[in-house]
Amino acid sequence: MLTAEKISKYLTEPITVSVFETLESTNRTAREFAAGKREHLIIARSQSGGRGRLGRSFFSPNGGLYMSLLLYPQSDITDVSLITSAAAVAVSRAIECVADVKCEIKWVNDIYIEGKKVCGILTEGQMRSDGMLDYAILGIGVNLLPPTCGFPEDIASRAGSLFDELPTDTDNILAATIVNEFMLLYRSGLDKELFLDEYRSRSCLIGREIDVMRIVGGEMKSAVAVGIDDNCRLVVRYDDGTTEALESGDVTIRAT
Ligand code: BT5
Repeated sequence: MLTAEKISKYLTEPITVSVFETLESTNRTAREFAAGKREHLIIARSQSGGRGRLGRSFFSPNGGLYMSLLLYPQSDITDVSLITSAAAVAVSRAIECVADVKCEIKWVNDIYIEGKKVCGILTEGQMRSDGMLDYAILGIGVNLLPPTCGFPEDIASRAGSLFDELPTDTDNILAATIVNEFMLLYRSGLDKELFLDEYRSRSCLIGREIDVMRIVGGEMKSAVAVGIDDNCRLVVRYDDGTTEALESGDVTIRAT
């Protein structure tokens, strides 16, 4: 079972850890702790209102790991999408430490194993008036075990879990390893040399035909994903030959 004491034991840095039985959203609780000005790891064993991006929800029953890391980035980190990209690599490395699997990253924030989404990342930042980040909340949800009542119908074909049975203490080890791996990158100022090539090589989109959901207007446009640029943007080529580097948004792989 996830406990603050056990997670702390595996952390390489003395970050404050709080574990709750259930929360509406760990990202929301992290925001309430933000005035404390201390890095803090908030974990819930389940969430009643887990949040995804773009107003979507993240299904968060017992049997998952739902965590938010409250951070106070130095002035050279101004971009929350860089935190998400580094975290995607850190989570992939951590999962591969505890499970015999190969993680792929679906730009920008999802971790997939064998074509199923096992983890989603939601980073939220609070800007100061000078454009710097006051704080950032790195939210990570990992499906450890299949939900006892199954995944909801709308995600059942696309969602997966890491284990059928949880090996002893693996939930605590995974939580701490994710933080340890991320902190290695974060303490380096999120130096892209340390994660960008791996982000690219783990991408499950490159070369694939995709549908791009336009945030403005909400329409879908078909394209080919051609690469990830040096700013972690997804470079796509539309059917009319034009290219675009996407900062954020959502893409789906087109069924072949
Ligand atoms: C995400 O958004 O995947 C970000 C999820 C972040 C969740 C963590 S949990 C701790 C922290 N506290 C929070 O409240 N949130 C963070 P997005 O890329 O928008 O994907 C959301 C979509 O993924 C949904 O619309 C579903 O289609 C699908 N989905 C929802 N729950 C899922 C699950 N448990 N496993 C796999 N897919 C899921």
